[in-house]
Parts: sequence; C-alpha cells; structure tokens
Amino acid sequence: MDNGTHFRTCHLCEAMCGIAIEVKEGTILSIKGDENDPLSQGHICPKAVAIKDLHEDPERLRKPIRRTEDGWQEMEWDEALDLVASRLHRVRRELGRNAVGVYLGNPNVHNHGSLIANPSFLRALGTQNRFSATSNDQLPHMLASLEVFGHQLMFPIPDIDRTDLFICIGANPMASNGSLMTVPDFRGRLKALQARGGQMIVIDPRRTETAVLADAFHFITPGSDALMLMAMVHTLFDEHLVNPGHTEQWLKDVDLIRLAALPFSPESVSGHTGIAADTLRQLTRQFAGTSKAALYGRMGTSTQAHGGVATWLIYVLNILAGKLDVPGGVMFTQPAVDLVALAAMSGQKGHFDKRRSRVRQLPEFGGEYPANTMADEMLTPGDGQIKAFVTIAGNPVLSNPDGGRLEQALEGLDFMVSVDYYLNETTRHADIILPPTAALERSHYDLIFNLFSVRNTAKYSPALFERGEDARHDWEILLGLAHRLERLRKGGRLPLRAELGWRAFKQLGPDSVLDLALRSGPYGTDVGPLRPLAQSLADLITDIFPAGSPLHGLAELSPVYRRWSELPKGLSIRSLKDSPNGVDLGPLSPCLPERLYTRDNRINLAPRRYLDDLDRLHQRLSSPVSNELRLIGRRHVRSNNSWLHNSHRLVKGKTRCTLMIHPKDASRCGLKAGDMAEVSSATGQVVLPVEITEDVMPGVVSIPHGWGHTREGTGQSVATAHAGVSINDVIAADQVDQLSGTSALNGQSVKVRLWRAERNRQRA
Ligand SMILES: Nc1nc2c(c(=O)[nH]1)N[C@H]1C(S)=C(S)[C@@H](COP(=O)(O)OP(=O)(O)OC[C@H]3O[C@@H](n4cnc5c(=O)[nH]c(N)nc54)[C@H](O)[C@@H]3O)O[C@H]1N2
Ligand SMILES: Nc1nc2c(c(=O)[nH]1)N[C@H]1C(S)=C(S)[C@@H](COP(=O)(O)OP(=O)(O)OC[C@H]3O[C@@H](n4cnc5c(=O)[nH]c(N)nc54)[C@H](O)[C@@H]3O)O[C@H]1N2
Ligand code: SF4
Ligand SMILES: [Mo]
Repeated sequence: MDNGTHFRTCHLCEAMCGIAIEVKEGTILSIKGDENDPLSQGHICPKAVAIKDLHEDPERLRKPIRRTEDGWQEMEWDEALDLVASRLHRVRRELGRNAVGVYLGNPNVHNHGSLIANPSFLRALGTQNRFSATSNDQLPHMLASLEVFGHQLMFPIPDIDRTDLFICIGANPMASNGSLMTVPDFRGRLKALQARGGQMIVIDPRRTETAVLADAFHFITPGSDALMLMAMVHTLFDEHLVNPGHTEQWLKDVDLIRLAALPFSPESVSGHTGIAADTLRQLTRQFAGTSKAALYGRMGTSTQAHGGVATWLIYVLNILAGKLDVPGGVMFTQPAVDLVALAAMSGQKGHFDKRRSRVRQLPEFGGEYPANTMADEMLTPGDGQIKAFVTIAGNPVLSNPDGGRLEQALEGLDFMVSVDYYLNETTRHADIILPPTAALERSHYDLIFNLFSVRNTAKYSPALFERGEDARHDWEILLGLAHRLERLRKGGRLPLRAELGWRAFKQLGPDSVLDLALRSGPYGTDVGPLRPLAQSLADLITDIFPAGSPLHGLAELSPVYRRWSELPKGLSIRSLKDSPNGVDLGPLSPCLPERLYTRDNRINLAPRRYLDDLDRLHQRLSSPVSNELRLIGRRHVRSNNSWLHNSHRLVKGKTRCTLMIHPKDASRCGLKAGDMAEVSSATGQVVLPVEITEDVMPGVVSIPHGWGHTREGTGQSVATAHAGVSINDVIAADQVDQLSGTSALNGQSVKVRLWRAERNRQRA
C-alpha cells in the first residue's frame, strides 16, 4: 500500500465516522478523524484507533483451523470449504434441511460483501432455522415499520441537526454513538441544538453519559415505557393536542388509538413508571407544542417485555403530534443504494408470523426465528432438531440470553462451523473456523447505515492493504460454501448455466453489484440532455404498469424517475473513488406519501397485533408495583459488544464490568464499595465488583454486556486478562416481548447479595 494518508469509514459501530489512516511501509502510523468527511467532520471515538490493533493482532486467525484430538490445526482453504460443505450436506441429507441452523451476528451488517453474499448462502442452506442478532436488538423497530408504513426498513430517523427538542428514551448515544440513528459526533450536534435554543430530554433508569448533558432527565422503571408512552398518547387526546399536520390525509384509525389510550392516564401509570403525572403531562405538552421535535427510543425501549408496543407508540406519538416527515422531526432517509425500494421491488418488504418455531412457538420475522430459542431448537429432540450449526460474525454465547445453556447446546451438536477471525467463547465450540480478511483488506461501503443516517451521504473506500496471498473475504467464503452446497444438493454437478452463473458472481464480486446499484439508483447515471425524454418514458411506464410489476419498479428506481429529479447525479464506484472523503447528498427531506409501502397507501396507526397485545399492558397496569431489583445493561464508548476486548488500549484502566447499584439498595443487600456481589436469577449467577452510585435509579442494577471472557480454550489473551462476567449468564432466554419474540434483555428481576466467599470470610 502506498505511503501516505488513506481515507475510509470506520466499520465498528453505526456512526460511519470518516477516518484518515496514515500508512508508511505497510504499517499504520496513525488513525485520525477525517475533517473533510461530510457526515462526521472529523469526529472519531477511541475505538477507531483500535482498528490498528485489530489489524495487527497476532491472535486474529488468518487460516482455517480444525479441531483435532491434538488441538487446533491449520487447513488449506479448499480442503476446509469442501469438508464444511460435505458435513453440512450430510446432516441435511440424513435429518432434513432444518437440522442445520445458522446465526448471523452484528458485524455482517457492517460488511457489504457479506450482505450481498449472505442471501445466496442462506438459500443454499435452505433451512428455516435461521437466527440473528436482530431479535436481541432492533426487531421491534422493524416490526413497527412493517406494520405502520408497510416496509420493515422504513425507519423514521430523528432530524437532529434541525430539531429544537430531542427526547431520548432508552438510548445512550454518548456511549453508543447512536443506533437506528447514524449520528457521528452526537455531542457536537447536541451542542449545536442547545446553542440554537433547543433542548434534550432523557428518560432512562440510569443517569447516563447522555443524560448528564440533558436539559431535563427523568428516571423510569425498567420495562414500563409502554405505560409511559400510552399515558403520553392519552394526554395528547385529553388535552386536544393531536395535530398530525400534513400526514393527517393518509392516517388510518386515529380513533382506535384514542380508545386504546383511554385507560392509561398519567396518574394511573405513575406508580409503575416512577414518573409523576404532572411531569408526564408537561413533557407531552412540550413535545406537542414544539414544532420541530423528535421522540426517539432504542435498546432500552425495544429489548424489554413490552418492546413491541413501546416502539410502536413512539411512532404513534411522532405521527399524532405532527413530527413525522417534517424537517426537525423524524424523517426518512434517501440513501444512494435505496435498499427500501430495492427490497420492495423484489417483493421483500418483510413479513411476520408466517410460521412459528418448533419448540416455543415463537413467531418468525423476515424468515428468522428469535435467537433466544436457538438452544431449545438444539436440545429438544424431534423432527427439525438442529444438529449442525453455522455462525457468521457472531458471539451468541456472550450476546444471547442464557449463554450458559447455549454453550451446553453447542456441545451436543454433530457439527459446527464458524466464519470468524477470533477463537472466542462461541467459535471455540466449532469443528472448523473459517477466518475472513481483516476490515482494512477489503473495500467498504455502508449499505445499511446510510438508511439510518441523520444526513444523506455516500462514501466508498477501496481495500487499504493487499490481502494475504492465502486470505479470503467473507463473501468469498460464503459464496464458496454456497456453491459447494448447491452442487452437492444436485448430486455433485450443476447445470452449465447455473455453474456459469456461480462463477460469474464469484469473479465479479460484490463491488460490481454495488456499482450497478449506485448507477441505477436515485443519484445514479446522469443522462444529460436526454433527461426530459427519459423522464417522460419513466412516467409512461409507471402510469401503464401496475405498482409491484417489475417494469414499474425499475422505472421508479431509475435515476431519471421524476421523484429524484432534484437529487444530484453521477454516483458510481468510480465517481466515489474520486471523492475519497465521501459525497454530501444533502439533509433529509419530506417524502410522503410516495414512500408509503402499505397496500392502501395509508399510514396504519393502529395495527391489530398491537391492539391485541394491549391486554398484557392492562394486566401490568392493574398488578401491584413490584419492589424487586431489575437488571439493565449498559454500553461504554471504549467497547463494542463482545469483540473489542483483545485490544489492550481499549480495555486498560479501571475495571468496567461492574455492578452499578444505588446506595439504598446496596445497604439493603449488605454491600459496600469494593465488595464482590453475587447477582443471581433462575437462569444463573455471576460475581462481580460493586460500584455504588446514585446514577442508577433505586431498584435498578446495571451490568454491561459483552464481557465474560472466562471460558477456557479461547484464543484472546488480552480479553482473558480483562475477562469480566457475562450479564447474559443471568438473563433468562424465555422472557421475551410476547408480541414480537424479541429478548427482554432489560428489566428482568434478579437477586443481589454479598458474594458467598466474602460472606464466609467475614463470618470466620
Ligand atoms: N444483555 C444484553 N445482550 C445483548 C445486548 C445488550 O444490550 N444487552 N445487545 C445486543 C445487540 S444490540 C447486539 S447487536 C448483539 C451482538 O451480538 P453478536 O453479533 O452475536 O456478537 P458480537 O459481540 O458483535 O460479536 C461479533 C463477532 O463477529 C466477529 N467479527 C468481527 N468482524 C467480523 C468480520 O468482518 N467478519 C466475520 N466473519 N466476523 C467478524 C467477532 O470476532 C465476533 O466473534 O448483542 C446483543 N446482546
Ligand atoms: N461503544 C459502543 N457503541 C455501540 C455498541 C457497543 O457495544 N459499544 N453497540 C452498538 C450496537 S450493536 C447497538 S444496537 C447500539 C445500541 O445503542 P443504544 O440503544 O444507544 O445503546 P445502550 O447504550 O445500550 O442504551 C440503552 C439505554 O437504555 C437504558 N434502559 C435499559 N432499560 C430501559 C428501560 O426499560 N426503559 C428505558 N427507557 N431505558 C432503559 C439503558 O440504561 C441505556 O442507557 O449501540 C451500538 N454502538
Ligand atoms: S463512533 Fe467510534 S466506533 Fe463508531 S464509527 Fe465513529 S470512530 Fe468508529
Ligand atoms: Mo446491536
């Protein structure tokens, strides 16, 4: 690689920060923020610098390894891929296709190669036992988008750069840098918001790094958000504050919402939420009365017992108060690769509950079952029991609830393969590990996070380093396996045309697909003086052919379609290479009703499944307020889920995996600073240092997720030296949001006491 500075996008979290990497003789000298990146404008967080550690980590796997009686042994690629395909095929042939399970972890969505190759791999596997991190994460948002707007990827994004009131519920963008809201430099953007006279209000069971910057902060009892949000809806109607603005003409079922919210007065929910009725009324008035306001919720509102309804109500409140599709409110993005339109064109707007999982009868979503039931599907005998398993860029032993039981289930499999470059808590159970190239050895384009971004931009980065001679990209591994599996299924040979198709796909790779998508998208090829003619043709086609037909879809997607006429043109990989810092495509802009995907082109304010799920909320309202301790998670800016703990610069310093507990609860549990606490539930128990703080609400304890590198036989020595414990060893897998099947990762009840060893010592 040439000496000098190379520009890229950081691939670690959703914020898409531009980075400038200085390289000399093949070595990274520095990683800094790229001042000229149109989205991040120089911002980075401490994790970006650790990309160097990831790249250079001697413990990062570079060749396939296979478990033998004498330990792990390296393999050649073709031998490894042949073996994996034949083992998976054998299970499929002998026990049926659903006997193979697959789990896709979070880094897949930061990798356009994987995103483009994964569908072919999943089709070749042919199993219904598909799982991913989605069901421990954003599933409620996808469901609300599907039900309300008709498309699982239509996410309303806070227009933070223009809003005057940002209400942040159950999210901590100061640590996470935003989620379903790609917002690099949250702090800078917040400062600008406050400087123009705007405010931020935070509602969270913990006074977070975000909360301390807020103009107002309210504690909320974990898992009670749906009650609070219902009371806000109630107040909107009660005080005649409903005013949907221009969306009113497309709204359906406003009355159903009014009726549904009737029983939930601010007074009736305040005991359950811990928020005074007056405070809630005032908050609702302020929200309704600020014309540029955005209500936003994330992990804390989605991964909890009422995550489905809570997420839906956030949509409902934004709509009823007239904040949807207006500058300064919540808006839809217009990315250069418009996955929303592309998916719709191929008939994949999403689906829910078309079938149920075998053991726990949980609903599928988009062809996946909730990951919290993976262990059940492996451990419960019968037709369709999972006997072979594939993980791709995931660490569910740490990330999925009841990781202990999942480990036990992985032990009992006939065969397991992991596509991953670390030997960690999950992959150590594999028979074969297939490690992909490192991030800097592949090209990068954010297909997903541009959908969530607070501003439309586009950026492509070629690979920074030549990959090792014997290294394979994720997409090559996936296509290599898919091709072999298809061949085996057809008895060893494919028809010539299919064979040529596979070879062409492997030869061209994902960048050619990306290039095609860019050129044919809304900012794509400029036809110059032919534009008026081309536009008339597109009009004609969309008039004649019914919506949903391929030609109609193609015309709508093409750069000449009238809806895109204001947008800049000329994007392709080549043009993006000429702008290595990225291209600004402008602020978010109103797009309704064109971008509604419901059958009747209306906004479904009150979908049946949400109304049906309100029985549970009524029950909650009428049951006594519990005084059990509730466990919540937390994130830290120097960490990313489970997999950055092998970077010394990120884990050094004070232990971060602690139990945060309020002084009142600490004394109730007999704990003082410096003690080790035992946190237990019916699922399991962990022991960790206590951190007594008034920053958590009384009745609430917090443990960060992604730690617990205590398992033997992993290959991450730095992580092992800073092991921590896994919160998911105490979180139950069968506590879910019953509407969506999403894991209730936040708000489960636990018992806390002094660690037994210390109790004994003190007694002696
Ligand atoms: N209790 C609790 N649990 C949680 C959460 C919580 O808040 N609380 N958060 C949940 C959320 S939001 C998420 S997204 C999940 C994340 O859960 P997972 O996606 O299961 O796990 P990660 O920790 O992200 O692990 C990523 C894995 O991918 C590997 N990897 C990294 N980059 C690449 C790559 O380019 N290619 C390949 N093939 N592998 C790669 C890493 O080595 C690691 O093994 O955790 C969930 N679990
Ligand atoms: N540094 C860092 N950044 C990350 C990640 C990371 O691990 N580390 N992970 C990335 C991923 S995969 C994701 S999905 C995003 C997540 O991004 P965020 O959603 O912003 O993540 P969290 O920091 O987990 O924020 C959840 C908040 O909800 C609060 N909470 C818990 N229970 C409840 C409740 O019942 N009600 C309410 N109102 N609040 C509650 C918690 O106290 C916490 O402050 O972050 C991404 N960015
Ligand atoms: S916030 Fe940090 S980890 Fe996230 S993209 Fe920016 S630099 Fe990377
Ligand atoms: Mo996530």
